[in-house]
Formats: sequence, structure tokens, C-alpha cells
Amino acid sequence: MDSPQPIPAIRLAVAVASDDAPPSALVVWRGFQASIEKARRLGYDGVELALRDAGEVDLVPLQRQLRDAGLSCPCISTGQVFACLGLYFTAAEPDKRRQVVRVFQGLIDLAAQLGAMVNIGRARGFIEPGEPPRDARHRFLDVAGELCEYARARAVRLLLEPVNRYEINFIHSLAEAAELLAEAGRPNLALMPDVFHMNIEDRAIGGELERFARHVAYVHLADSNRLAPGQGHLDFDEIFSALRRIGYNGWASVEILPKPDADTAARQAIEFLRPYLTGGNRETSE
Ligand code: LER
Ligand code: MN
Repeated sequence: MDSPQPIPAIRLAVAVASDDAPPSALVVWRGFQASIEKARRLGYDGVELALRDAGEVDLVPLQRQLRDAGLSCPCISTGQVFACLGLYFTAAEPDKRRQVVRVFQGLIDLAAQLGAMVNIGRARGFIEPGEPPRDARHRFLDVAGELCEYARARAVRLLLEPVNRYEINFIHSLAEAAELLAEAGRPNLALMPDVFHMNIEDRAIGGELERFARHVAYVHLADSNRLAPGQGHLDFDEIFSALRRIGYNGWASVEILPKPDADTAARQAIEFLRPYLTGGNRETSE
């Protein structure tokens, strides 16, 4: 008799975007249809959609294709709302804040249909030159609070992602993000640690994942150089040991540069990560 397959403790998605996403969109593949098919063939469990607007997606065909492929969409990421539309939570102009709220409401509606969470990455915004950081914090908390309320009514969680100082000047570490979570006091606002940023900003990766375990609801994976895990010098034994210790059984997604080319990067990532997902590490599985 065949021995039973272990139930994967962590499911793996890959970041993808629409055909016309700009080069700055940090995704592996472009074009939803082709990306879903490639993800399926390589054995990914889902796709993370990197969007600037809910209108980029044709919902019914997308849902059908995901269902047929046996894949999920666990998360919508929103870096392009900042990079392409120039919209962010801390904007000083009230009209810009109203615009970002409208765009995020559309993405939350879409997420509700897909059973996905919605990331707040660089769209959290930044501290304007010369202004006291508390002003940016207040504007961030106002917009985040309004969107959490909107998302709560639709059973959607929002995910605050700390991003390193070379990309934005506001919310770099898990500790800073956890402080804002406490201030926001919203049960549907959680943390999305990205180990690439943690490697730059956090005191330790495994230790901080454990310290803030109760907030961790999704994880971004990349190596130290933003290539596929295994192509740089991050210690994935440490990362996955920590995730196992905290009993993490949610989603992780690979958010990596499409280098040396997208297909190779996606294959390298899943081949390297597969042993970890079922609860082992590379040493014990090889
Ligand atoms: C977004 O998920 C992210 O990690 C950023 O580094 C993209 O610029
Ligand atoms: Mn990320």
C-alpha cells in the first residue's frame, strides 16, 4: 500500500501580473492566463496577483481558470498602486487619499470574490520631506482604519508589509509594523513579512518571525539578492525552522526577479522550497 502523502504545512504561490504591467512590477510572469498555466505545471498551489486596479481582472474567466487548474489566489499585492498610479495612504492632499481609498475598495471587493487577502506594501506611503513622522502615521492610520472597516464587512484581511529603507522611508521592520498594528487595533490587519526586507531591516529573521508570530498571516520569499530562494545567502533552514516553531500553516509566495529568465526562476524557487513546505529541511530530505 502507498504510504499517505504528507499534508503540506505551507502552501506556495508565485507573484504574477497583467500583460501590460510595467517593468517595475516585481513578478515572475506576466499575463494571467499563461501565468496560471505555468504555475500549475510547476506545482505551485496558487498565484498572487500584483494589481494596480481591480479592472485589470476579468473575474469570471479568472475564477474558472483557477478552479480548473486547482489553484487559489491567496493574495492581491498593490505595489503598482504606488508605482504606477502614484497613490498612497500618507498623501497630504485629501483628494489623493480619497483616490487611494477608492482603488483599494475595488481591490478588496475583488479579493472578497477570490477569497484573497490584500497587501499594503509601498502604497502605505512615506514621510514627506520636513514633516514630523507622526503626521504620516496619522494619515496612514486614518486610511488603514477606513479600509479595514470596509474589508471587515467583506471578510477580507489586509496585510501590512514592512519594506526596506532603500525603497521607502516609512515602516521598515516587523517591530515598527507591529507597533502600528497595535495602534490601529483592527483585528483584520495583519503582517506580511518579506524575508528579503527582513534581511536588511530586522534584528534577526527567525527570531523576529517568532516574536511577532501572532500577527503573521502571509510571507514573501526571495533570497538576499531577490533571486529565487537558494540563489543567494539567506538561511532558509533558519526561516522555515522558525515558521515551523510558530506553527505557521498559511501561504507563502515567491516574489523574485525573473532572472536568469522567468521560467527558470520559478522552477528554481519551487524545487528549492518544496522540501521545506512539507515540514522538512533540505538536509533531512536530501
Ligand atoms: C513588495 O511586495 C515588495 O516587497 C517591494 O520590495 C516591491 O518593491
Ligand atoms: Mn514583498
